[in-house]
Amino acid sequence: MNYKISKPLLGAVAALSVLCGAATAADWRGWNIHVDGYPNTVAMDKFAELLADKTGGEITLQMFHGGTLGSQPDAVEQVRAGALEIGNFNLGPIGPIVAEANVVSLPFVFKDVPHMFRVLESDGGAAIAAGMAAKGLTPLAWYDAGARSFYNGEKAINTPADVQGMKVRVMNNDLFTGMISQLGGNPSPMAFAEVYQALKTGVVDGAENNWPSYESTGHFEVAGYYSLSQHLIIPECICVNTDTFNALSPEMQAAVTEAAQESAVLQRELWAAREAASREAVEAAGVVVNEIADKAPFQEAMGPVYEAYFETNPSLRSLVELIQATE
Ligand code: GTR
Repeated sequence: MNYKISKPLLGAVAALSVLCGAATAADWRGWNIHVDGYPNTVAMDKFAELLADKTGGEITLQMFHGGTLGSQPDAVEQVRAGALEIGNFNLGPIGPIVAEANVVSLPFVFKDVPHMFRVLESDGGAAIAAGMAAKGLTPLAWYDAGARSFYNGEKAINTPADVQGMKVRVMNNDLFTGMISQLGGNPSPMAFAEVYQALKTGVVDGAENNWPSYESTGHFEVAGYYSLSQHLIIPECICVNTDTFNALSPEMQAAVTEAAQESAVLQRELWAAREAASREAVEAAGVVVNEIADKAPFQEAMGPVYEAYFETNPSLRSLVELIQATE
């Protein structure tokens, strides 16, 4: 047989390889739970734009907003498995998979949001990021998600006794079910998308979230008492599938990271504005907001939650101490 390749055929092969070259440019898919106009939605769209710019079109990202690709725990698994490349995740539902990342879900572990960011930018943040990357979720940048407070349709919460017997929706994580149990309530882990109906129909009495999510979901319409417990301050990430990221050249990795970090700068600006606007909007709609004069009883009730965490993760005591020692 004659293996000599004809000129036209060579030309065709060359053309094909150009086409294949184009096809190797990656088309990523990204998950986000929030609605249009939400700071994270706007910032993830910006990330997609920056990604295409900074990689010279080598990587493009199609964002799927509003949780259309599934619940957050499912999407976390999809990114870990590489079925999706990118997600904007709250670290709450990541905690059960990554022990290091679960420290941020310990109630009252951060003094305030700036403290949280200082920790994330320190060795503590590096340990959290390394733990996540090892489980398939490489964080590229951190988003702000403010502080979460309790809300319900019955009464203002001022003391743990007010939570007694209350059915409270939480995100999927044993730390959060433990937190509600320690306050004497009945925790109900549930997907974000189901909370509105659950509040409306009385499947749960209350839930907990930050101002923007309380407002954007319409939860304030069916749970009009918002009590400023600020018990959880949990960061969010732009997370990429670790293998996908590691397969990139160093230049591409730098471009992807830079795009994510720039989007985080925008997200944090938008977040600050939206927190204020959401609070104003729900107050105008008649929501009763109360400060909690003494949060110490809530904090003290969390002792067993911390102990259970240390029992399962003895080696992470030092990470918690590092957080507490961070000014
Ligand atoms: C929001 C957060 C979402 C999701 C949600 C929830 O504040 O941005 O990622 O975690 O809370 O309560 O499920």
